[in-house]
Amino acid sequence: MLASLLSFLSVIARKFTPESIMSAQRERTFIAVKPDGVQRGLVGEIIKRFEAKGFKLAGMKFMKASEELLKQHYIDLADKPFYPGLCKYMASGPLVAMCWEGTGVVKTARVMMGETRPADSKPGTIRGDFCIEVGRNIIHGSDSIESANKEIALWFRPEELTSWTQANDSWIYESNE
Ligand code: DAT
Ligand code: MG
Repeated sequence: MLASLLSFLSVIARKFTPESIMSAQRERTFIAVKPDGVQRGLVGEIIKRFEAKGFKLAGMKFMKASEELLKQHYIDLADKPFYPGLCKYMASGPLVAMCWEGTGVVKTARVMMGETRPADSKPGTIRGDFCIEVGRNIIHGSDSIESANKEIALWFRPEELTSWTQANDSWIYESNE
């Protein structure tokens, strides 16, 4: 009886840590600075825009991705003529894989990135400001919540993602729900 009461209490205690009370996890997306963005020294510029917007970094790694990982990442494009070249370019040098968190982050990140084709991207967007060709468009961002969840699971192990409370959270969000 006492044992079951204690185990019940420990489950409740784990569920309501200060972390979960102060900030329930918001939507997450997968963002990558592609190898051309890294080579061109645009990592800081891209991170700066997401930070300044108010989004919260949940995970980040600087890595050279294998072609196997990239083939899986772009599996929906496997029948496109540019697929082999795309995977090769993405594996050609280090990239920065990131997970960003915030209300509406999947859609907003796509707006911040601009269109797939830099020529169609407005000034003020990342692709609009920093690149010219579709095959060298410097940044990746998940296109839906469903693909964000798939991509985050593909690129990060659970322990590589961190839940934390941003000190300025209540100045970015009106409500903390
Ligand atoms: P996005 O990266 O905007 O989500 P996507 O998922 O349609 O675009 O394609 C993935 C990447 O493939 C894209 O960032 C650049 C490359 N790509 C797309 N269309 C292409 C094309 N017509 N020629 C060459 N590369 C292309
Ligand atoms: Mg895409």
